[in-house]
Amino acid sequence: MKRSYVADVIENNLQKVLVRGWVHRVNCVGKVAFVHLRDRTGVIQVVTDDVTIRDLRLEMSVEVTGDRVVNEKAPSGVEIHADSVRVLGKVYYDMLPFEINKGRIRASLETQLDHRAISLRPARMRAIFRIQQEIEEAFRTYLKGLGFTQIHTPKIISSATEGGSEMFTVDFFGKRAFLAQSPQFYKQMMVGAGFERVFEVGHAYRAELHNTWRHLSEYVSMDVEMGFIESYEDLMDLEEGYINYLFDRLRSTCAKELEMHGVSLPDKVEIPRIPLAEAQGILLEKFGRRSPRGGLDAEGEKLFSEYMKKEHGTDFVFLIKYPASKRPMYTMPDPEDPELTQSFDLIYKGLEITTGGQRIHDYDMLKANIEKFGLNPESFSFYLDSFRYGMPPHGGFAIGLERLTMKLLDLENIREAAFFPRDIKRLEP
Ligand code: AMO
Repeated sequence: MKRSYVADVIENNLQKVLVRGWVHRVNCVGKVAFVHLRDRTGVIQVVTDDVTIRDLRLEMSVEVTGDRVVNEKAPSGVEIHADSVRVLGKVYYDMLPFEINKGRIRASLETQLDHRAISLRPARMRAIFRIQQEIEEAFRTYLKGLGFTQIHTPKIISSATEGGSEMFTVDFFGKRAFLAQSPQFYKQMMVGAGFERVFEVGHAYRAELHNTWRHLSEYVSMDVEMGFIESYEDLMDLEEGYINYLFDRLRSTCAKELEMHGVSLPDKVEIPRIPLAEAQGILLEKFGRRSPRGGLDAEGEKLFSEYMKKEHGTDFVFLIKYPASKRPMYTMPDPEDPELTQSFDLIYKGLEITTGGQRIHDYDMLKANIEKFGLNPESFSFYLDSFRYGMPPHGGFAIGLERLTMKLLDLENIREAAFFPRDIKRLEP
């Protein structure tokens, strides 16, 4: 007999069925046992008077065959009257590390992460990754529709891209190498290589020394780079288009998952573009909060988002024109004020989820800027050399996949949006 999935059994008028899944709950009332069986599509009640059922334990995997019966009193309105229940996978535990059939797991996040193989079993937990998959899929579909080509770039590299010291070193056959912080150089090179428009979804590595709710040592970066732009406004238009495409798509493909997390998405997103200096001014004037030079701190991002929500009804804001001293050496200066750059961050519900901007595309200018940053152009020769052959004006951005997932679902910690998070304290599972 062919396997049916729980959702099909609930929705379709089948008669004899065979289902497989995990024992979600067991209730014995007199001689009758009610077993809730869970598979990847849902939970269904199984009714049996088989006495051996009393030996069933939570989270065993089982196969059930029986008759589909409509019963208003059953949790899903349908139940299975079993002919046979067969154990497929035994359990080996004295006590489960936490209860997983109560909707929410009550254990700490650390304990849940220690037991990732079962902490993701509740449907609500798996919904996070169903939505994350859709975020990624929407990114690909949206960009491919606009003529972008997907690329894959090396994660073992020879030099820093984003500056700073947040690099993991790797012993590469006796030579010192690094794990890529970003595909930055390579995505720019692929614009120049004739693809014009490229994107990548891949891991990025940051040796973050601080353990926060928003930093991972290894995260998924959704990167875009686009040639022949007229200004960095084109990039913000592109990202705004993606967010709208994503929300439309999620509403139709993941309604159930969004509901599990109590999230409703706005119909249309229009994202204000506000110079950083203006945002800093508002924070000082309205909240008496001084910002660090050239940016907002985490609390400032949160306060400013709350202000934008209250005053303009938006969860999103682009902060633009960051000072050149706070952006990497490849960032294009602002023609009106060379102390500033044509760059932006996208803040979503109080957290930066994107950085982007126009890049310097002129060889001489890039070389001079590398020197201005106190760096040696020779260390970047493979990158710099690619600017000798008619590099067009270009720019791009990167979205942190886990950060976007976390904010979209109002999760409290970025680790909830990573299958197997890596941070300063965690290298397992
Ligand atoms: P940036 O360093 O700002 O820019 O990173 C881009 C986006 O990546 C995410 N992100 C992180 N997510 C989780 N944990 C971390 N430790 C972490 N660090 C960064 C954030 C952030 O907005 N090359 C540029 C992008 C570009 O200009 O195209 C870059 O890497 O969501």
